[in-house]
Amino acid sequence: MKTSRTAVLVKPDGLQRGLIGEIISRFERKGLKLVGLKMLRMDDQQLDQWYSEHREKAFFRDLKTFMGSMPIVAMVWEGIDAVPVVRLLVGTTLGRQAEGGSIRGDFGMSQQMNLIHASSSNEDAQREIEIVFGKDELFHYHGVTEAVIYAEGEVEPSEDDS
Ligand code: FUP
Repeated sequence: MKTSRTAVLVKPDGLQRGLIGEIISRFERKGLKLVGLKMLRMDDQQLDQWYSEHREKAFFRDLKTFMGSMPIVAMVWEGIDAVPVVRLLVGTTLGRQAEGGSIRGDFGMSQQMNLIHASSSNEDAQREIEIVFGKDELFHYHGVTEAVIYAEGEVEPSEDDS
């Protein structure tokens, strides 16, 4: 199977709660490969693009204000089925209802302050990655632990790996 990529943001509340390391660690331990990482403060235009599907929603303004209020940490993770795998580790939107063992389930109580964003489809992932990352900020490399994370032949080698 081919690997794919997904975008993750650790939101202002995740940064303030000191959860950057914990979150990165969970994805690393799962066996996902980190291929992009940066800290930034999202500007108005980036937030409009990022949350375009929520433009008409009542919570849109508050969400934008919150997300633009402080720096965030953006990441791109790669693996087989990266989008659904990361969504499982993140948990459902409302922290109070999120499954124990998930990031929101273990650390969150809120709907807006839900610590983390994860792409919900491959199309969204591609769109979101392009909002935050330039091509030269994303990496292709061979993960040496891949041989014990996947069975032989489970991952199609990528021409970009080196
Ligand atoms: P998710 O995909 O789990 O991040 O959640 P959604 O796409 O449904 O929502 C996007 C963001 O809007 C969530 F991170 C939280 C926020 N939100 C609110 O602030 N209020 C709401 O009523 C619903 C969502």
